[in-house]
Amino acid sequence: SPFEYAPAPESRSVVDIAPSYGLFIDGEFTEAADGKVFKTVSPATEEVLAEVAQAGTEDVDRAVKAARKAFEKWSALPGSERAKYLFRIARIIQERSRELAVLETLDNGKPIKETRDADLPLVAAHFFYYAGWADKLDHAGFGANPKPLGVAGQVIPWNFPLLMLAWKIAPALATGNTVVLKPAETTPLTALFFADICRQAGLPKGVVNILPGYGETGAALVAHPDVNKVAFTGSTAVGKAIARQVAGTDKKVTLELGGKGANIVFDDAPIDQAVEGIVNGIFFNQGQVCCAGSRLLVQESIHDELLDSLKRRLNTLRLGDPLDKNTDIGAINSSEQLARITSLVDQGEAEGAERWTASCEIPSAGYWFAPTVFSNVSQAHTIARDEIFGPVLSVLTFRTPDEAVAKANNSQYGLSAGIWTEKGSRILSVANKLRAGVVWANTFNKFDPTSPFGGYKESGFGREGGRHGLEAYLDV
Ligand code: TXE
Repeated sequence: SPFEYAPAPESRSVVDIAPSYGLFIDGEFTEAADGKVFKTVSPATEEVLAEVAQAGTEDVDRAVKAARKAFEKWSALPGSERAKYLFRIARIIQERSRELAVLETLDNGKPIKETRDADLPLVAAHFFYYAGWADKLDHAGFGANPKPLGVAGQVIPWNFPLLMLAWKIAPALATGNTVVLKPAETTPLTALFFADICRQAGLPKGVVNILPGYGETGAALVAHPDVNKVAFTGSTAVGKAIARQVAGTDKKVTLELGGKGANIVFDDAPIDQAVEGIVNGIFFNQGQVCCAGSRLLVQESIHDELLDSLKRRLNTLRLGDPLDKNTDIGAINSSEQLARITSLVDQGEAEGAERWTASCEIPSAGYWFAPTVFSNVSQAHTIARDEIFGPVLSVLTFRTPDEAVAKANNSQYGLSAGIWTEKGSRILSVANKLRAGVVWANTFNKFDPTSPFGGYKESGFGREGGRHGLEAYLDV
């Protein structure tokens, strides 16, 4: 809350950033075979944070070979032994969470309040949770002695760099698989810090390999013949390309793709509580969230009142230095993402929706976008259909619960939805009709390692998290 007492801003001196970083293969940091490097910048200042080795095809091959070799021993360990490593990693993450939070905020641009209070606790929670499963796989309901798949090739995005890494790596290791992971090109630093944590935890060499790079590195990893399982989180377009790439091979695949979540507010909902949920739903992490509540469906009778309250609230949000503990809205992750958001917002205006922007000062350097609300949006508008992945809310109205359900389901996506009402019976009847992988009631963006997460329709397939997340890494 902006009213909380906040001491001085976090300082980047909390964490040591080296001028250059290598790939992490077979327990060692190494240069790329062809010597290629790329730069990662702070989205809030455009300052170069570090130079990072860029993995090519040869490095992918080296890393997959290391993971294959490590698989023999790792998969043969008793689950209770694998659990010890995962518990150790979880505890080191907790001990080093301040460094990790500052590094994540610097590389990603998200407010320190979020990395500190949401990302990092969840990252540790995922390792603790899957550590607990490692010696109980026989009791997971998959039959006796389910088998790991082998080498997992994992490609993750930039919006929750460390949390997406945890979603991918923790269940893979718990089930006895080994990993080659490619972080996103704009946010490689916390994944490399994590590699160092693996060493600190004494994790056997080759069990986790980290290969920074662009899309080509990811494509080479997906294509590698000795990768048994592909796990991807990112854009729907790349997800479809990966599905085509692995079709006809023996690789298993899970995809976690885009969304256009409907946040449905009924006229009996407490307005103040709903406003907080709407703000959290679309302005958390600058709206760069696959399950964001980017479509507000509001019952017609409370439309004006709700919108007035929402705009008043948005004018109190503080945009700026992500390391300042008071900051609510940080930087957009990259100039490319900022350009995508800007172009969709321009299109929204051109198609006739009514644009409102929160009053806040935009810093002169860095990538920023002020909280934006579109009203008079129709279902045909591009901003009601396409994922914007930015701090932009599209407001539509409905009269009856059935109309709300029909509009919420009128999407190529089906990842998330929210319902705001005091009526428990309505929550159940509406939630059961929504074609979405997760439905929140009187809250939004709540995550828990015990819950499966994933999408209907073009939001992807397979589930991560919970017991279901184990199944994606096992032959049962
Ligand atoms: O995604 P990409 P981008 C959506 C969101 C955003 C849009 C574009 O709408 O505006 O996607 O973002 C790697 N083979 N989401 O361009 O390209 C890439 O290097 C293998 C939703 O950043 O999909 C990065 O590591 N890998 C989303 C990762 O894929 C490839 C999160 C994601 O990048 C590849 C991010 C290829 N051919 C964006 N091409 C969510 N579901 O949360 C790229 N990559």
